[in-house]
Amino acid sequence: MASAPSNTTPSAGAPGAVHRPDTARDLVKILVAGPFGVGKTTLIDSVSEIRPLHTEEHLSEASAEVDDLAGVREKSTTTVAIDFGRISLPGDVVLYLFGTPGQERFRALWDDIAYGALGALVLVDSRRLDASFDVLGLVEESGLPYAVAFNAFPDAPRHYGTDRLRQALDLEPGTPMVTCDARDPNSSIDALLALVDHLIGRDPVEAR
Ligand SMILES: Nc1nc2c(ncn2[C@@H]2O[C@H](COP(=O)(O)OP(=O)(O)O)[C@@H](O)[C@H]2O)c(=O)[nH]1
Ligand SMILES: [Mg+2]
Repeated sequence: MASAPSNTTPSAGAPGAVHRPDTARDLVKILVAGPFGVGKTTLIDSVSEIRPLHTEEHLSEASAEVDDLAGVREKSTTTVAIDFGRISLPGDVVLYLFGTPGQERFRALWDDIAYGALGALVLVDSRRLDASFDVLGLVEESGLPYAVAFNAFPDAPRHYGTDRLRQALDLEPGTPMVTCDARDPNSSIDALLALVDHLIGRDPVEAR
């Protein structure tokens, strides 16, 4: 888990929890979205300065029929609701991270969880690009600006260039693409910063 920034006070509450910095000016809701097994929980765990909240349940046989297990090893739980974490960034920006499944069947949950979000970091596993089509569709439909983070799985194909990935996912030329190891806090923070830079760089009329 990321260490607490120095201008925060350790909380007497849950282990690892810290108070939000008094100087925090911008509180921003961000979705961390992606298909099952792509690393949403891992990313939020790696960066959150508060103890992350998770709603997970064991992958049931019924769920296994619809949750694509191809290419996902050693995964016995699936997120059915949300992960929640918080990270303070330089510049007194505090991100509230909501990890959310991107499957089409969670559309109703998606609409509620996306409410008030300023942007989304969409995690993509380049071993199974098609697993991300649903979530990309939902993000685009909701009009949320987003960045795409390709999680660095060891057996990910190396032959895809950026252009080919952009084309395969049908991304706009301006949509940021980064690679990320969700287990590494610095790498995860870099991915979130790519999204924040994208949000800051947008025309305020476009920003939601
Ligand atoms: N090598 C590698 N493994 C990862 C990465 N992100 C997640 N994992 C592993 O992938 C598995 C699924 O991650 P999880 O966070 O539970 O996926 P979620 O369903 O999207 O929340 C876990 O065993 C993680 O340790 C990554 O960037 N690199
Ligand atoms: Mg999860």
